[in-house]
Amino acid sequence: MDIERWLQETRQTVEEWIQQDALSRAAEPGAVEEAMRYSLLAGGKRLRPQLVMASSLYLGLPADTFREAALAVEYIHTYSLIHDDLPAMDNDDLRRGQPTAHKMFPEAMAILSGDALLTEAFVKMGHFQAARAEDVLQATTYLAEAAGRQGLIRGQVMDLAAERQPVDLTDLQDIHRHKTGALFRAALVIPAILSRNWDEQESLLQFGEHFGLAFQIVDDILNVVGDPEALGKNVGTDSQLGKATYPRLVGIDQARRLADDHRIRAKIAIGSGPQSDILRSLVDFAVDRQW
Ligand code: GRG
Repeated sequence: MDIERWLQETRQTVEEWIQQDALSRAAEPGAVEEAMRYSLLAGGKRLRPQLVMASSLYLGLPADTFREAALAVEYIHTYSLIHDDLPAMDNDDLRRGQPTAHKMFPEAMAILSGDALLTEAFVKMGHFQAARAEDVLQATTYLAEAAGRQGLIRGQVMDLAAERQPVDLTDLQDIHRHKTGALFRAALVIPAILSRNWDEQESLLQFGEHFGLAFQIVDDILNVVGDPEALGKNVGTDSQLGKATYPRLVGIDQARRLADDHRIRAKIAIGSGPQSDILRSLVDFAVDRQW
């Protein structure tokens, strides 16, 4: 299986799904949809929708079975990036190789476009037709919990509180399990909920747990040694903000070893059968990536 080709083709598929979305058709100048569309189509790896697709394949279903859920997680992710970049948060001016939303649009419009993307994600889930209503409800609640005060938001609050404070590895892992891991886990588990594959839910959850930690450790490493052009965002920002990161706590080499350890644990969680090929390759991509 040619993973590079799979990644490229599915990235293209996600671009097309976003382009076809009703919100893209209403993108008049000055409308909130213009700012939503700007951030959504600015690029990005599309890893979270790819995880929805890879999870579907793992469960023996076509990759596009849960298109609405794939879009929902990407919309929530994009909203979180817009808000994370705001002056009140990380105050970044470059994202996905482009000026951040609040640099392109009035700050209020950037905030509103993030709010609208978050809510649009739940509109997507509400329009889901290819599963039983009770399963859609459970999947939607799972996604809301991942995005909310017990998930992303909690991680972000912990992350901000940890700036310039003494933090140990347990605290750091807790921050990342919420800030980064919650949405990855949701992307993986939602297909199992919607297809009533209870047996595989725990394996996917465990895979997501280690995938998220591996991904974030590498993200921290790239913020120190990465190429800003390849990454499409500024580097060195974590240290400027006094952020708690793996390189700061354990150094680059040990951070790489920890990422490798989570890569192995993620692979163990899903076994070595052909149905887990893509998931295994995705964790390799998350650890070996340069962007
Ligand atoms: C609600 C005010 C408010 C803020 C939400 C939760 C949150 C802010 C921000 C968290 C966002 C964040 C930076 C999480 C860390 C995860 C991470 C490394 C994101 C980058 O993901 P990639 O590399 O991005 O997949 P692309 O651009 O490729 O999609």
